[in-house]
Amino acid sequence: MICSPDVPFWYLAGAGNMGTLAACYLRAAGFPVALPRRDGGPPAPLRKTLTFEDGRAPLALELPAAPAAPIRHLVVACKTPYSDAALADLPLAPDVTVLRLQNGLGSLDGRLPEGADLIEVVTTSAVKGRHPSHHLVAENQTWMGRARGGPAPAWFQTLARHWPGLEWAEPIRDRQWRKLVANAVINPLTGLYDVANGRLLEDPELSARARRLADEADTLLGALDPAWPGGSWDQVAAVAAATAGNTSSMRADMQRGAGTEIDAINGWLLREARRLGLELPAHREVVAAVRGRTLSAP
Ligand code: KPL
Repeated sequence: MICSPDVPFWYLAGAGNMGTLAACYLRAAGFPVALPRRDGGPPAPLRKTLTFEDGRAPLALELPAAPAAPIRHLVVACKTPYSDAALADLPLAPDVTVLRLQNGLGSLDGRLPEGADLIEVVTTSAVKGRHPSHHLVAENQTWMGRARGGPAPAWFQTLARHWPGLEWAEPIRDRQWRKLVANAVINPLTGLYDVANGRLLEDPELSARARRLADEADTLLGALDPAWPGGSWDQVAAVAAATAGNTSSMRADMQRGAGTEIDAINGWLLREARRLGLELPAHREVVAAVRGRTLSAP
């Protein structure tokens, strides 16, 4: 297998829906992709299929388990509560490139070498399913950008030719903040009320709660950057309308009794608010409610 800065060897941490999508397109671009083999881990490759809504032929993916020599290129696509476990004992090179395909912000802070090149991935695509069958429900735009800013690496152009809707974003921050607010409003409310995303626009109580969360997020983001344009409620409402029939990822996690991404989503907003001495009562309430799986009447 050819390996050069233009043909990187990618390891994948988190072979769920988003990890499978990334692995399929990295492989389509001609890059090797493997799972880091841990002591005692299964040597057999993981086999998966990705199917499409638009009639494209399904993609078959075989992910070998390769010994993790110093890892120079890593995709982190596990759910945020499992980041520590996914990175535990991985021999990361001091200048490892990491593609972070996760909801929320800050989930890898303090977990990567100082010299790591963290590339944030923001996608509006949706993949559903469970190992080994994954289905691309909606293929929309995906942006990648360096957390510290900067131009696209050499391999990016090759990948963008094989990943529909993929663009480089410099800076990536505003796209991350937009996605963060959509997740901070839609995910906890749909999880707590156990409803599809579109219900947020139909139920007056839910709409009022959603608006309050969006407005509080704008207050914080405006305090972090006075140039933040606000208008989050309109953006969130557009996402809820476009995904009206969907089960949000947090609702799905709560239905399965799995860990949620609340700490990386609303928790990030609360941590930033505390740093600035701001109060976000609606976010504090949903964080407590998701952790305790309850929500009292407004
Ligand atoms: O990203 C999502 C999620 O469920 O995590 C949204 C945008 C809310 C779509 O369901």
